[in-house]
Amino acid sequence: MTACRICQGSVHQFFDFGRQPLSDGFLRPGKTSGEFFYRLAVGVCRSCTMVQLMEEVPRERMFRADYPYHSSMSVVMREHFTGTARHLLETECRDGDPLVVEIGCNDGVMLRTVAQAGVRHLGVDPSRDVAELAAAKGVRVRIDFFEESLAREVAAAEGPAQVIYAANTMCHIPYLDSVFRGVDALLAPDGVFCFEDPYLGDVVERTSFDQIYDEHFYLFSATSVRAVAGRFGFDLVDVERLPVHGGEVRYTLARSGARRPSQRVEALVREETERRIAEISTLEQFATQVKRNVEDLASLLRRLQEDGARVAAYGATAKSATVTNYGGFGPDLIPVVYDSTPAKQGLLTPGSHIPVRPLEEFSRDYPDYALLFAWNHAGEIVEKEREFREQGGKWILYVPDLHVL
Ligand code: DWN
Ligand code: SAH
Ligand code: ZN
Repeated sequence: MTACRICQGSVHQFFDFGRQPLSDGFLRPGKTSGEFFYRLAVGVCRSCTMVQLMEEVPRERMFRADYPYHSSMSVVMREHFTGTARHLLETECRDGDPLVVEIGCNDGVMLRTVAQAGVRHLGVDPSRDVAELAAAKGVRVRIDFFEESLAREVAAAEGPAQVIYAANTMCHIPYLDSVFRGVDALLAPDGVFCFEDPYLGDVVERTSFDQIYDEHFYLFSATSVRAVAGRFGFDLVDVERLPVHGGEVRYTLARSGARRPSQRVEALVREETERRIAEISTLEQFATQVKRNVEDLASLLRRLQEDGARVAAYGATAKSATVTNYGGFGPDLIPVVYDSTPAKQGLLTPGSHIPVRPLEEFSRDYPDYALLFAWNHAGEIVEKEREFREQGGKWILYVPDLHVL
């Protein structure tokens, strides 16, 4: 039995995706031997309701110099983070000489706006190549993992932070105890710790099972975040549901008693209880639906192959590693995946070894069907690639269930 990473309670496993590679472990053609695998299984803590992976992948394997995900590839995400930065500047940074610290700043998609406003800031990210892209945008960045020791060092050198922010990063960090102690050491008495991540409520409702992979160690809810915050002397004072990445929640935390929690916190916790999103029966139903979605996708791909249709995938996402490796989909069913990220092009997808090609080649020679691995960017991509459909192409989506557009 596995103990909860947060409270040591017992964790009930509700899905096992089997042997999986690093979701962002793209490989050089001809260099596929010795690939790293681990067991991807997910469970829920019976005590604190935190949904978490049963096995932890060492952080240095995932977040390394050549980590290939660049946050700025999506126009919608760039706009989202520009808006986020402006909002934080307006609401939290009006007085004095505030410091904004971002955990997991990646290529500077959020902090570039803070830098442009001339506000003191520091991005912390262990992945060198993306951190260097941030630095090239004028962002001050430290290439390292955020944890207690680093936070103490930053606090000593720069003084307290008015805002500590993280997007799609807190759920990547199993050792939240160290992060919270670090936030405690670094945050100003009236400061906010604000983070946004995929929301368990949306994952369960939409069967967006591919949000589960090595980097996403936790799947948060207002209930579980409020509980973990409380253990470390913080209150959950606000929640906001966000449409990005298929449904996320932004959690705002403050030191206990420093701010009055908004009504929205209680309302979302109540909704989660009523919807039973972290109950074993609900998660078992989710598991049944996941199997159905993947079986449906497998049948469709096999049928299209028999019919001689040309199939390709769009978006070499980290998420899609879960789909291809659980479904057993390789280059025989999906001969190519197109992606706009230079750092992924020319490589093979992890585990499934599907060649990644530049987007330009997609429009040069449309397939009959494009499997949209970047389904969370469907609005942006379907609009940008409208010519594909005009020429008779069809999109395949597997979230919330299998459908063809
Ligand atoms: O949490 C995480 C999120 C924020 O980013 C990380 N653990 C890793 C990563 O996950 P992902 O790879 O599943 O994220 P995305 O944003 O769904 O990836 C989209 C992929 O599609 C990128 O490789 C870029 C590519 N893309 C494209 O080829 N054309 C994206 C857009 C918008 C496009 O138009
Ligand atoms: N904030 C960006 C990036 C998300 S990808 C966005 O929302 O698009 C997750 C990022 O977290 C990666 O760049 C990774 O290198 C970084 N990361 C992982 N563990 C970290 C840690 N302990 N401290 C700081 N950054 C971390
Ligand atoms: Zn627990």
